[in-house]
Amino acid sequence: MGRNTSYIVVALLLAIIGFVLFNMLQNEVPAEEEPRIQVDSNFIFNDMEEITVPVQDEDAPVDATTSTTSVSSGYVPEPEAVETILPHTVIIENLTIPWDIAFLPNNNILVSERGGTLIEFDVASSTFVEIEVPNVLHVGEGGLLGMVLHPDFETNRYVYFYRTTTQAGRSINVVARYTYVEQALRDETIILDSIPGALFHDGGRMAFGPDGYLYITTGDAQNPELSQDVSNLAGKVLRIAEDGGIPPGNPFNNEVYSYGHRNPQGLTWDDAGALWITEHGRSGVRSGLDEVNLIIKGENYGWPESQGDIVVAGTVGPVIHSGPDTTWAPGSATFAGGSIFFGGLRGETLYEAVIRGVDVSELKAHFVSEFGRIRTTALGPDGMLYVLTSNRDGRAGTIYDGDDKVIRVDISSLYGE
Ligand SMILES: [Ca+2]
Repeated sequence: MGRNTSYIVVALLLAIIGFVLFNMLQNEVPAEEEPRIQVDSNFIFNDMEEITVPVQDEDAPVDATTSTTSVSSGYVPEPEAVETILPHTVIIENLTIPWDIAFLPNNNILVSERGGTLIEFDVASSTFVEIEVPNVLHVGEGGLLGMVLHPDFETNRYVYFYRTTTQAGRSINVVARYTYVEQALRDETIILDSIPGALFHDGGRMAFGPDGYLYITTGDAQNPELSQDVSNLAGKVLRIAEDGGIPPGNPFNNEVYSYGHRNPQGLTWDDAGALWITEHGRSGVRSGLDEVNLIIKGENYGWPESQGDIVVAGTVGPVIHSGPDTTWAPGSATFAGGSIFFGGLRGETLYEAVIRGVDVSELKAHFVSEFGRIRTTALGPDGMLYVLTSNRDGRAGTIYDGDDKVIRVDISSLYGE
């Protein structure tokens, strides 16, 4: 073997070793679930590496003596699988990563797909139109995420989107408002920008609160320190006016409403007017400690120092969390009939946290492994719970026939218990 040939062989070996190491490192970059993510290699990410953060010991004691029917604050309820299958109907099929849903006054349904498509679906005739939402960067967990109609949509036709996009070669999230007229998006107004974005932890859920303001969950954009910076929009619950203005009474005179969040993906208000959110806990091989939080204006929810049962002074712990070994990967939150329902992505379950005052008294598990990954839940004007699967996002073990789907679930039998 000549010297030149040897050099080539050594160079090839180094390249192979480098490739293997690179892939091993890639596999150490999980988000909430498995890291099988299609990545656009032309894009520069803010932060490709999963941040190492101080986490509690994986074997931190969890008191297993508490029964599911008596859950105290900050506790780890064991989800109780519900044997009775709720009546349900698949109403939309063959979607691709549906992320949010809204109900139009004409009874049609809007669904946002993460890739950047808005679909208006006529349930009666099973026909639909597709509308492209512009400037969507669909990569990792980013893309076209939350969608919400203005409370006065019938008169002003305002629809809001939370989307990932690029700015100077970096990923950011923005909230854009349009008027939706004759199945077209018009009059784009960016009412909020500069929400840090990343491959993972982009937040993205939006809802109008009982006070008429728009609430928005944002992720830490894989930079936990940002969650503790009240001047930064990452890792927060935000509250803004319908036009993006700062409501009087916001605690830091900016958009921030509460802080110290990792990747909250659901928000809802109970019948007492209290705001609850669901939030993803730590990821990777020690994935777990997903949270249900009761939100108080101006409070610090502790990420990254407070996790699970570890609640650092000055921070607010979760009402319940999933424990160190269980991952729900909650994708939404919907209050209905005295419970907060939320989809579980990794958990592949429709969870139901039964609310008693400021506590969760029980955690029920519906449709366990029945539909695969469940991201979004929403209450329709008909009182039905609409459930969106997410099996085509590259992370599912199984893609079922007709995925992804919108499933209409009759939860009326759960009321009045
Ligand atoms: Ca927390």
